[in-house]
Amino acid sequence: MIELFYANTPNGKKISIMLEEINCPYKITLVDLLNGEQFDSKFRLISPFSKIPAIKDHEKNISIFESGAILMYLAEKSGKFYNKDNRTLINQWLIAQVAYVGPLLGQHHQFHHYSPGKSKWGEERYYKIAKNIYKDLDEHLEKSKFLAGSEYSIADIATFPWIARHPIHDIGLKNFKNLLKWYEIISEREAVIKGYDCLKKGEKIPKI
Ligand SMILES: N[C@@H](CCC(=O)N[C@@H](CS)C(=O)NCC(=O)O)C(=O)O
Repeated sequence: MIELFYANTPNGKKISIMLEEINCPYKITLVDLLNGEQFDSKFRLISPFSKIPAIKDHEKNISIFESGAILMYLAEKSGKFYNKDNRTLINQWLIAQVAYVGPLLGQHHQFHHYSPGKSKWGEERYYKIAKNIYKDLDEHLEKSKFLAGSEYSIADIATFPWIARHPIHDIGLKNFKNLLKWYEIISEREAVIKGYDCLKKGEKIPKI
């Protein structure tokens, strides 16, 4: 049994989607970020930067923080979505997501969606970066069905929930046809639909 310390954010959804994809039994422990539960001293023992997601593998008595590390752990545990012969490429796209795509789109969420009007500089800077991320992913996906080649991998699982915030990005996903095709293919996967709605509240993956 895996315990997933979760809040309903793209980083949280990466792990619920992965757990569904590998058909692994899990239970969700909600961490209320708005009420500061991430700073609870007990939670900080497993997540020292006070961030979700984190997991506890009760069978092995270990805990892991950082979404990329969790995805690698679950992929190794299940033998899925992390093809040994393609790990260098998968690692590259996975790390690009955790170090660049996620954090920078996250800044775009803050300046453009959650706090518009606070900083014109911030809004313009992160809008431009977000648009470049769409463009660069789109260019790459013209040559490659999935991010790390022809097979769906943990790099796609990490990136998908961020692109699923496209309605608040205002970049126009429909204009990036390769990225859109990738998004639509992944959106149709049964495990992705289930993992996206892991709180069972009827949450749907945003369409175009
Ligand atoms: N690099 C981390 C980022 C995790 C992260 O930023 N989590 C956010 C929610 S999406 C969080 O817990 N924020 C709480 C806070 O900053 O106080 C990962 O990929 O797991």
